[in-house]
Amino acid sequence: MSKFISAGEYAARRASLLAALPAGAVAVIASQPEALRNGDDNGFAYRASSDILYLTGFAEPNCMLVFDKTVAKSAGRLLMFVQPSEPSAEIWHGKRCGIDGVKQLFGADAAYGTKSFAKVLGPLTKRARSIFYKRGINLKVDAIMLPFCKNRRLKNPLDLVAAMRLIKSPGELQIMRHSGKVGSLSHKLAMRHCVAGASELALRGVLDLVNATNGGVNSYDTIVAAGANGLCLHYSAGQTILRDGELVLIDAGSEIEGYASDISRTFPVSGSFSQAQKKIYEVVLAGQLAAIAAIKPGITWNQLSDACDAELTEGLVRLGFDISASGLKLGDVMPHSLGHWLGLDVHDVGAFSGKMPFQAGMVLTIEPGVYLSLTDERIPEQYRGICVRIEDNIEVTADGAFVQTADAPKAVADIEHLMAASGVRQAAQYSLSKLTVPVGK
Ligand SMILES: [Mn+2]
Repeated sequence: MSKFISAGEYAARRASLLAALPAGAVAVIASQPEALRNGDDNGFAYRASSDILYLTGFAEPNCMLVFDKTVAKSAGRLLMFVQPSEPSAEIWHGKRCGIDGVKQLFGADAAYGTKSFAKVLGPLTKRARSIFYKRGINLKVDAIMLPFCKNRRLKNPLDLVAAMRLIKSPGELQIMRHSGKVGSLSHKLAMRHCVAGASELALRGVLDLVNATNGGVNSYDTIVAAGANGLCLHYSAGQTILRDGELVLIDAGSEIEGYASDISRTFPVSGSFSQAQKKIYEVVLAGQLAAIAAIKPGITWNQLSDACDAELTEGLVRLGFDISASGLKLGDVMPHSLGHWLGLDVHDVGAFSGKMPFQAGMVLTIEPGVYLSLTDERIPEQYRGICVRIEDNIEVTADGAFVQTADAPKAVADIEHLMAASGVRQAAQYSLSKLTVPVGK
């Protein structure tokens, strides 16, 4: 159960979805299946489907929500199909909420065991005038649903939920600010513990520790990229050893009550930027700050990208880059977009278009990056191999913007000051490099 979202708010969300469905409709939302990591019984930790979390707060696997508007003159009702209580399974996997539990705690008007799904949905889909179901999420549920839906045009219920999820409520913003704070703290601690000789994975451990001690988990696979490893945008932390003179790029976030933060920071392993690193870093930061400064209701993604691109282009040209029709394109050094929506999914749902005006309650990332190839001769030599990304999470407010991740330092002076002042980094007795066992020894 959420500490921030009341039972009444969940009920209001379900009422909105039911109101958006036409009379006579039935909408089915299935949880994604549990996934095996390897072997036949070693699974990944289960993370509930975001749409089910949004509509109920219910986090167990093997759940189907059915919104039934087939009953004349009724606003509609929610049927939940869940794993029933079963001591022999619960001894391994923990207590289940059960059929009565979801009626009491999660707002189901009626509840059944998952095994009853086909029996209940057969007649329900038959009398439904329209069916909202997204195929491909759970193949076992597809196998039951698709024969019921033969010759009928399926509509996507998740589009309706996505439109709701795009604008965050005060409760959701409260959780996201918290998730931004925990994520920021993890980056700050990584800076404090960063020492040459440690591996990328050791630094990931620092981020994990902050999450674990604050009730969070990683909101996605943590990126810790030493030096030119940052050229791979979704590089996963590995065995590479952090070296003095290089930068390290960390892209990592916390997930609290399902809500993600998504933060990138880039800093020097030694605690001091080289002249070349600092020059590229300052260009990226200027681009990021220009975009953030422009955020307010009514602004569009295209306008923010233009503001950032202008700074990046001007800054790189000043450093001697040939950004021109015959030389480098900005896209050659920044091959991704400026940002994305953020929420229950790290790349959150909701209509995404360059021209759509922002509204208060939207939450997004602003994350310009510059990634300079080791081998591209169009790049001035002293800058090759430098990779910088700076990413913050921003909510659109009634009259501007609020940065949820401001606790993670990003000004050059602030990073250098934090790293210089760190007692942990100074302490010869304790450092991650001493805890890191080099490969082959
Ligand atoms: Mn991101």
